Amino acid sequence: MMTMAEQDTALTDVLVVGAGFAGLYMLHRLRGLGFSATVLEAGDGVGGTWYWNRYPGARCDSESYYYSYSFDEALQQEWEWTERYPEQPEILRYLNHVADRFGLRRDIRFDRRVTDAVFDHDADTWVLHTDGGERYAARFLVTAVGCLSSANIPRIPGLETFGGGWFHTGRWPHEGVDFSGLRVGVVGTGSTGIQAIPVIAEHAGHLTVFQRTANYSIPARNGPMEPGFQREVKQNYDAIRRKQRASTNGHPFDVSERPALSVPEEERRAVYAAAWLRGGLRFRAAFADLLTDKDANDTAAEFIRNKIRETVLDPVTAERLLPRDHPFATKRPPIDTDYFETYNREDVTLVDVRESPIVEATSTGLRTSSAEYPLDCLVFATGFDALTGPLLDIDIRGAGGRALRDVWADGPRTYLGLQVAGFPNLFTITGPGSPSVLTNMPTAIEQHVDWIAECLNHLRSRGLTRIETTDAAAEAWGAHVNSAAHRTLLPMAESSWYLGANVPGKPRVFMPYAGGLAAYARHCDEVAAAGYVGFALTPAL
Ligand code: NA7
Repeated sequence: MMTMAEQDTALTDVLVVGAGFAGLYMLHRLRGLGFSATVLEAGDGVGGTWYWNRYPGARCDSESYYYSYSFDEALQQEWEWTERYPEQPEILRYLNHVADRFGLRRDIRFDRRVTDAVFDHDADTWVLHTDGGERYAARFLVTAVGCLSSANIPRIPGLETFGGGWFHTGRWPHEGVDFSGLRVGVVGTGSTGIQAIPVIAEHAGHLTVFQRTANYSIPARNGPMEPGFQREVKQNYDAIRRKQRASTNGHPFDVSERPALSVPEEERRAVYAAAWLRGGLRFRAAFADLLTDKDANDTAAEFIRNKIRETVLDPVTAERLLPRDHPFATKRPPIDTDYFETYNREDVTLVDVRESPIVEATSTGLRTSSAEYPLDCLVFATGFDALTGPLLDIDIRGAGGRALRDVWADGPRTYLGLQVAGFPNLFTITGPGSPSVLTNMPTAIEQHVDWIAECLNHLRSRGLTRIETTDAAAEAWGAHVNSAAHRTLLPMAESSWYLGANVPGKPRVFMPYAGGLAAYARHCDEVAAAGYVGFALTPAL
């Protein structure tokens, strides 16, 4: 019998990096097919995104009953969600339940941050090292590192001299932060800032929000999961899941078939008013063309701006909060609970850092080009080096020792978001070039995991030990991803992280696939059915 250390250095079929939604399901699927697999996870528990993002107000923006796995009927029948939008602790409980229910922990090594992964061309294996100096090897490597897991921390001169504590929302201390009586600064008004700001305002002595880009936000209308609704969902899960898979973005709701400008203004406003009252991301579905026609989008944008004007009492603050530089929903649209209302509090101040940029941090606070703000504590809700960041944080080297960092110097290039030419036997779950962040993530993840599992099964059954996409396939897919984006308004949001614009120096490439989840899945299935066209498959050397 092998010891654990010997086992870890022996050749495993598959190494999976990350134990969030993607890594857990990948492990489960691989086991079901009889592959040996080990998951390496940087945290000391499962959960991925939901392990790290413990900031105040952290909550999912998809609804609980469908932001969940569909692969196991008993699991979806037994789990009881308590709220319309699950809070971070509830999702973390769910993922821990999944890990226990399917006995996944025994193949997960926690507290292992993978530092490098090198393909051994002669042996057709990947060799990985962790920050603790351990070595792991496997024939195949699957990254399940998440799309939004590499923190984007602004390089503010003097931050090291700041006397108070500072935190990034995606690396939140597990013991929490006590803001009572403190002068708190929050930088960033994306989904995270918009969730955190109202909750921090409740506790802080004074809150100063540093906003670079005003954002659209729709009320979430969160509430308890009604038992009747829960029952109805469970009785109809098959249909709900089918609808998710057949949709553009993995949500089980209908998108209106009517163009916004095809209805009279009064009726259009009534449609928006009803969607506003219902709340949530479904607001985007009010009309068919909100993401493809700028004039249509303008009507939604103006409706939201009017709501902000109605809600925020101080007209100067309201004016600052009006999003104008990008069409509605071309950046991931936040949903909120009392976000705009929070600016009516006496103890909350909004600072426009586009008008007066942050110049430096001092020992006592932040200084912008026009004023100094004394602070006891600073919260960076400044987002992530999205999609490519989590992959490039690992020194990944493919055939001939070529670094992924160099290959992607001008932006990511993949085939189906699943593979990179020159990096055999490496699969990237929800990688750039796949629908990923434009969809409800568990749905996108399950599609990827199932495809990868079937692919590995196919290789094994034919005695093939290597799969590698070609330059030509990646080139063609990149062009397709680009044209799909340009059929929408999405590239118009110039400061969007979809484009990498939030990270200084990052190449501007529209990264997710905007052609829709259902169309994408169909394409992946056709690729497989045609014998993995676009991939070179080779037997053992
Ligand atoms: P986002 O959506 O990237 O938002 C980050 C926010 O931080 C956004 O308002 C940024 O302004 C702002 N930001 C970033 N860097 C700076 C600097 N240097 N100075 C001032 N302000 C800055 O990240 P989130 O965490 O909110 O959301 C990520 C996703 O998680 C979300 O879409 C959901 O899918 C879940 P900018 O707009 O770039 O001008």
